[in-house]
Amino acid sequence: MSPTYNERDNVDDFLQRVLAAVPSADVFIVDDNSPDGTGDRVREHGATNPKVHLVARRGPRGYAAASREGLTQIAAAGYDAIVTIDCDLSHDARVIPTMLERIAQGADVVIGSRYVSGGGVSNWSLGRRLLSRCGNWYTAVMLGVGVRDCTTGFRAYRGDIIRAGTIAETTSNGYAFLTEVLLRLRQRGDCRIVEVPILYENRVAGDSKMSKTIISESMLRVTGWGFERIFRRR
Ligand SMILES: Nc1nc2c(ncn2[C@@H]2O[C@H](COP(=O)(O)OP(=O)(O)OP(=O)(O)O)[C@@H](O)[C@H]2O)c(=O)[nH]1
Ligand SMILES: [Mg+2]
Repeated sequence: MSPTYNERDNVDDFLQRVLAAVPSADVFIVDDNSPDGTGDRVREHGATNPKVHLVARRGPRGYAAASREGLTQIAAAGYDAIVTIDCDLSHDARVIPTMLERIAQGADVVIGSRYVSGGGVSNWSLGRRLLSRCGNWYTAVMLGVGVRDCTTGFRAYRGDIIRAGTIAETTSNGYAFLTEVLLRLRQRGDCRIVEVPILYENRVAGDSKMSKTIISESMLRVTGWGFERIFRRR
């Protein structure tokens, strides 16, 4: 599953790469009525390839809202595992089979991680590297979820974990959603989360939707959840 907003210049290559990596998979694009026509392009693919599906959202757009709705709706169809992956070609689809293998071996969530041995980022400015590193360090200290990369959107989830409802109950708007999911799953206490290394490539086409508002929400929420955790322990 990939949430999309204005990814028309990436979606053809994206679908080709994902279908080459996992030919038996169904691919769902959860599009927020992108003005650049991403949804129309996906519909065109779907007309000739029954593996390609469009979930067309209306209503307020957002990475979190699209992910929540997409994951909930797709899991309800009964899939054993669902992979979330960005459409901007930053995530290497060739890692998907390894992720699915780890789910088959018993993991509930597999994180495509930049910050475990063998993982990394390419073409990122120093500022962006620092932001991601510091954000993950702060999240680790405040929340103690035991995951090195809490903010990566490249993940595999066991279908049952989504059907259990924890993800549908999250309330974040932006990428804070990714951290909130891990926090809520950890609070369940019985969730096996593992990390596999990925090499993150900076997007070439299209624009980033990362914004100051999204970064602030993330930091504020992590701080809030961290204090909740500290006071609850006392
Ligand atoms: N449906 C939906 N998808 C979104 C929205 N915002 C971002 N996305 C998608 O979420 C994925 C990640 O968004 P990006 O803008 O690449 O964010 P990022 O990867 O943190 O930022 P960069 O590293 O700069 O690319 C991409 O597939 C986007 O198209 C949104 O509001 N709605
Ligand atoms: Mg991106």
